Amino acid sequence: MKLIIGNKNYSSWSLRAWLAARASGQIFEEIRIALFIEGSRERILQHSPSGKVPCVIDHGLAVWDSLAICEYLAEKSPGLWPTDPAARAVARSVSAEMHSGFTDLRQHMSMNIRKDYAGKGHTPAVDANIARIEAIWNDCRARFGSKATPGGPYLFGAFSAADAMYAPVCFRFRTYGIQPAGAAGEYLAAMLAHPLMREWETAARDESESIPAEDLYG
Ligand SMILES: N[C@@H](CCC(=O)N[C@@H](CS)C(=O)NCC(=O)O)C(=O)O
Repeated sequence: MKLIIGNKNYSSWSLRAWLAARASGQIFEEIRIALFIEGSRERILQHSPSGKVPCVIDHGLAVWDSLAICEYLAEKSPGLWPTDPAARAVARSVSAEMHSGFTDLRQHMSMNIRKDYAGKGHTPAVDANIARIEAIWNDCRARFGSKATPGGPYLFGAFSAADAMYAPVCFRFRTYGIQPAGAAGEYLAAMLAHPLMREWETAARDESESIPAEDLYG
């Protein structure tokens, strides 16, 4: 299996698929394509019919779009979604909500692991996105996380595809200096300390490319 991703500093959708792939335990070859430079689009299109990353290629089968990749990986490694049906349904709901929403946060607080943009990017709509994310984290931890088997500090106890979907928000919250109180804050700290998040962060810091249009605040 191959996983095609973009720059680790910037590509939030790539991070989601990469975390799900690593958490699934599947062996895969990682192909990183630096985005928005000459030839990027052609290189991506050699693998991904949408012209976007992430994309998985499994024995010639292309699976693209982060949530579809999570579902594909979960069919091979069922532990990627919570085992309890109610928890699994809510995990899919919050993942779909992330996949289809939070456009103001994405626009004004794009993922940029190497930067410190504390205090930047706030608008009323961004703050509403942040409040909704904190509510989701608090709700998942209270209803499912603390009671789950197997347990753990993540949204549904053990690390799941839902955590992969919210992982870029965790890096964004750190970059933009957002510090949730209570269970949401504890969840954020656990995510930032996760070994796979740290591995991705180290690789992001080691990248040499920058994308000026994504360095929103200098
Ligand atoms: N809905 C897609 C979004 C994929 C996406 O927008 N990927 C960006 C990188 S984060 C991309 O490939 N950009 C390159 C381009 O548009 O040329 C998903 O969930 O995977």
